[in-house]
Amino acid sequence: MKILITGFAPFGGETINPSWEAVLKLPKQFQTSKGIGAELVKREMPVSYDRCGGIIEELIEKERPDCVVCVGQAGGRMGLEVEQIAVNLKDAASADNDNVSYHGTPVTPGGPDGRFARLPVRDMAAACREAGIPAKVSLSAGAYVCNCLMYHVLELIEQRYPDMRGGFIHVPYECRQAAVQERAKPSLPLDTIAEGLLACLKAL
Ligand code: PCA
Repeated sequence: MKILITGFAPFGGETINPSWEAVLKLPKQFQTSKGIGAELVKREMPVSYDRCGGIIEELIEKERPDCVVCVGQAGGRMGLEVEQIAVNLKDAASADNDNVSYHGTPVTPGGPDGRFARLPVRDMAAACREAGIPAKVSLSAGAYVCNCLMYHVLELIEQRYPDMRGGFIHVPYECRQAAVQERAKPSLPLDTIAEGLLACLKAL
């Protein structure tokens, strides 16, 4: 099974993004819990509403993965969160790394309001918890670039790659990001985030 896994570049004044740092720590090959050999293709995504869709489309076309798992940082969350749904909405106070902002704009004009993950989200979150790492299924990926990328992936699955699976995992701050903030924020060590991601992937 070939899995395309992406993390994001740093954004919002941060110098690292734990999503990409944790993806880098994952083994290139492993066995799933069902004993299927899995191979990872890792790519870093820009924090760009306008570019993320085209880039993931090209990557999928080139790599033809069986599964696409995109990973992003969600500062303030307590553990790993496997996203259940992407919404057709771009709406955030912050601009992206291209200095583009959206308020109340659809990802795809005329597209469905929401698209469900094509991943065993409940099993993935449970596998992460069984590995001793906090995780849950989340019912909102927000309306910033992560949600936008997830929506694009699910649209590609629906329109062009019906046999492919795909979805999104949000990860919390890595401890060093939380440690420089005066008000305490939840965080996990990077190795733990990577272990949690691997546990999620093994449940595929
Ligand atoms: N998190 C942001 C975008 C990039 C990232 O890692 C989000 O949750 O939308």
